[in-house]
Amino acid sequence: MTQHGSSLNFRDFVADLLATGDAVDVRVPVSPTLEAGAITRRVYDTKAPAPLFDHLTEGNPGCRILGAPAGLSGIPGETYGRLAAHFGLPRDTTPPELLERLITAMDAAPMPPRVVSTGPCKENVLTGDEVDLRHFPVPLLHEQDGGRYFGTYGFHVVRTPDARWTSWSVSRTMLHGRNTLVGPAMPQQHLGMIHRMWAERGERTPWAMVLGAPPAALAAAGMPLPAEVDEAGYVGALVGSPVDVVRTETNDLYVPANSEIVLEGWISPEETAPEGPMGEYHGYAFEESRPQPVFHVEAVTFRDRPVLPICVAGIPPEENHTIWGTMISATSLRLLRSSGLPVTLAWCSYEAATCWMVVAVDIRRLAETGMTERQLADSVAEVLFGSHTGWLVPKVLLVADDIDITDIDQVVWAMATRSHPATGHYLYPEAPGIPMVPYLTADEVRTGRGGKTVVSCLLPEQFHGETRGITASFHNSYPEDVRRRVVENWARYGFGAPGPRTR
Ligand SMILES: Cc1cc2nc3c(=O)[nH]c(=O)nc-3n(C[C@H](O)[C@H](O)[C@H](O)COP(=O)(O)O)c2cc1C
Ligand SMILES: [Mn+2]
Repeated sequence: MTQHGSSLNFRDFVADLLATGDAVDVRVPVSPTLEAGAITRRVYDTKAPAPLFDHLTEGNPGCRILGAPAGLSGIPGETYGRLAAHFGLPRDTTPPELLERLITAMDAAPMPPRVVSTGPCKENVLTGDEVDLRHFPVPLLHEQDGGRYFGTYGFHVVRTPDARWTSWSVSRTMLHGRNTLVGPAMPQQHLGMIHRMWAERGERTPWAMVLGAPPAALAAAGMPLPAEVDEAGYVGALVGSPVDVVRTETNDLYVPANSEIVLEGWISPEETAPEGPMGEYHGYAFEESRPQPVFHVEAVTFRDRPVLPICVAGIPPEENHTIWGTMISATSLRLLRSSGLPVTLAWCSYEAATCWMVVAVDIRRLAETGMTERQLADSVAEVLFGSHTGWLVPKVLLVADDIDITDIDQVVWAMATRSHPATGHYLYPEAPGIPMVPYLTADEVRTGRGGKTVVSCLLPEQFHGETRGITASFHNSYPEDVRRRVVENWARYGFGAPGPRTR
């Protein structure tokens, strides 16, 4: 018996999406060479259901692909439904509800995984010379990509040499050879940190990669939890049940027992190979490839008719925005709150491609602190930019909490009408940051510092807890009885069904 439910069983997650009409069983033959990628890109753009490619024209028969596993949903009232399903939450869960849930689990005691003797991921076991990754339908996702990507929605499993800390983390892997992959392991990310510990001893890093993992585990592996925190224990606390894990065949690591595909092997201490380019989270595909570590695969285990999930990175919204951005929002919000700053919510607008985070400020509490705008900006920068989560966030926008920061229209309006061009921009040239941000200078990329800003969209009087004037809107500009009459009579006026939202 394996554990069930959409948060802890990827196969159940897919079945639930199909049952709710938020996935489509694509039975016509589809090529993993660009066609599956193109369909998935269009699915993101149109908020169409996730495509389950049943019949791929390359790779062993029976292998399947799920595109857009956390794309936004076009089902009314369920925009974040596919994301919420990763955590077993109702499909109408709102972003603030989800963030509170993620934060509560960070404050709870970890629930370590439970070791079981076997599981569905052992239905097929290939070792040694039997391993040939090219037998899977490894997709070419964009025409400009430097290769086929096996791992775009899976996580790496590595453990420190002293076995104190096991890290699960999402980072892409490109097919390199029959039994090798190549992909980034940035030194600031936990995969890179642990790989370095082994490499400094001159040893290979024992490694596994999990594809079609329990969705809650995948999301936690894409979450910048602090160093030394096991993502597995966090997942247990988050879903209220330990994750069932099994031992790998070859290297004494543990992987979720019902994963679709598990790759086992090691990372070379010194060997690199060119990786990329690939269409990326910020929305661009650049031309260069870069030398990255090589991952050697010594065993592959997989479920019957395995489903390989893919993220086709690029302009929003895809999983780098809906999963990564949301998880960054949660860790950042908890950090800002626990530092005592008057912050009510933090949200990486999906539309901003995980390149900015909007922070909502409680202006009454702000007034009590007596802070100036510069003091507030500097405090936010100090708390955030030096942290594991804030390293990922180049721009922070501060807005008053009358704005719903999960609504990009309101954020744009606040920025346009409240941010003073002369005084509202605070720069942090010494702050460390992720070097992938497109606008960075060559120097900033080299030093890993700068290009970071806090933009204040707070009006001067909001530092005294006040907002001049009122928002001229449907909600504020009419008495309640008039609003009610208008809503009730909407169809009678000749407008058809009432609009989805009003402000
Ligand atoms: C779909 C997806 C793709 C990602 N791709 C990468 C990647 O290729 N490289 C990377 O360093 N981080 C990538 N991330 C972000 C990391 O998973 C994230 O920063 C996470 O916190 C890393 O784990 P760690 O905090 O344990 O180091 C991706 C996240 C998601 C959700
Ligand atoms: Mn980690």
